[in-house]
Amino acid sequence: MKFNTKAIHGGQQNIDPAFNSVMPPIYQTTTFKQSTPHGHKGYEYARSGNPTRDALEKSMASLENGSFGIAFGSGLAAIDAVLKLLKSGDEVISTSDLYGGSYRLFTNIFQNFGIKFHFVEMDNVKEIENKINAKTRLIWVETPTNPMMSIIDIKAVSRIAQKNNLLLAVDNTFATPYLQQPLNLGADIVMHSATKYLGGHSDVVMGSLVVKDETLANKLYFIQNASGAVPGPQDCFLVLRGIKTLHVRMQRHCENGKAVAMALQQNSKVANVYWPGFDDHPNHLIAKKQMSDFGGMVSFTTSEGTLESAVRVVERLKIFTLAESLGGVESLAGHPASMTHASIPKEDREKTGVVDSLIRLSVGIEDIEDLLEDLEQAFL
Ligand code: P1T
Repeated sequence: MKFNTKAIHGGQQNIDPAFNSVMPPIYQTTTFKQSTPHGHKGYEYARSGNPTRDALEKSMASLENGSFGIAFGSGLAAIDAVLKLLKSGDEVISTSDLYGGSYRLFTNIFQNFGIKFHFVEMDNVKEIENKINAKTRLIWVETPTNPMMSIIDIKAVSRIAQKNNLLLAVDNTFATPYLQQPLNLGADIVMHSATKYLGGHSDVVMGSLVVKDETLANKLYFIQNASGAVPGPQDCFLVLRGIKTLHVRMQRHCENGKAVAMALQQNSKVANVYWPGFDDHPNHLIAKKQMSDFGGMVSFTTSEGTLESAVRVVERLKIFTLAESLGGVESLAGHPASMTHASIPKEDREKTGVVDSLIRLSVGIEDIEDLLEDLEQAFL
């Protein structure tokens, strides 16, 4: 099955044996009747499993070309589950530019449990090898990175992970499986904030993991049930519905993202534009190799280079909504330094490029003329 067909039908065979409904029923129940202890039809208690969640997990696994999908109540809950594979004393190597909430989870929660994190610029994969020691267990890659749009060579990192017997997890939130499939490039775990492009309509918070290996899947299912950060059936239904149009939405996100990036590059009030589709983007060749297009996320700095100039622009936007999050049908603008990445110390975030004059756009699927006009007027 090819990707667009998978988005609609992947893992959706026989989802409603009772009535053959085309979409899975929303099983709004916490528990399932048993005829004798453990005499049930596959489901006992809704934290452990629910047919609507199952349908979504199978769809996610199919999209990422994996074997097992594991859904969580948020993207961060999915990351939390991956880290719970580790124990005190273990070490993790992570991309230095990454979602502020992931950084906060690593440094403010898991560091307190004795796990050590090294943040490195992975565009140079040698930097990873320098940090590997006997305690290293996991490499955490976000690509494209949030918000600087660096691209990490997943295949090259996976060679290092395999050589050193480390787990490789890739946060595929920005690219989506439509543009990039990390498991095919050697990753062990692919993670999503399904809140973003998978859901696609800014109406649900959810996370997911997909893996190929059954032993690893069983460990993650155990954590999903034992820690209990599961999504509800209504939310699973919404994400499944979102996934069915992922491919058509992503096409338009990519087209509009490109047009916005090009227009910003021509704008004299803009200093730098970060979008991996530019020939002179430092990781453009890797992006071309591992992604089928460049996505709908674009970041830029104002030429004035001040906090005030960035705030002025985001406040003046009319169609782009100033808001956290990304990946929905509507265009959003964010100010990473004070919003999504505020939990990263100023000195650390500025090292990765998250300066006060940086603005991040999640380019939606509206008419491009309206989006370009909106950006133009915001700079006047
Ligand atoms: O918000 P949640 O569903 O828990 O997902 C966390 C997360 C994980 N990984 C990446 C790359 C993300 O961008 C996010 C969430 N990001 C935002 C809310 C944001 O505006 O960047």
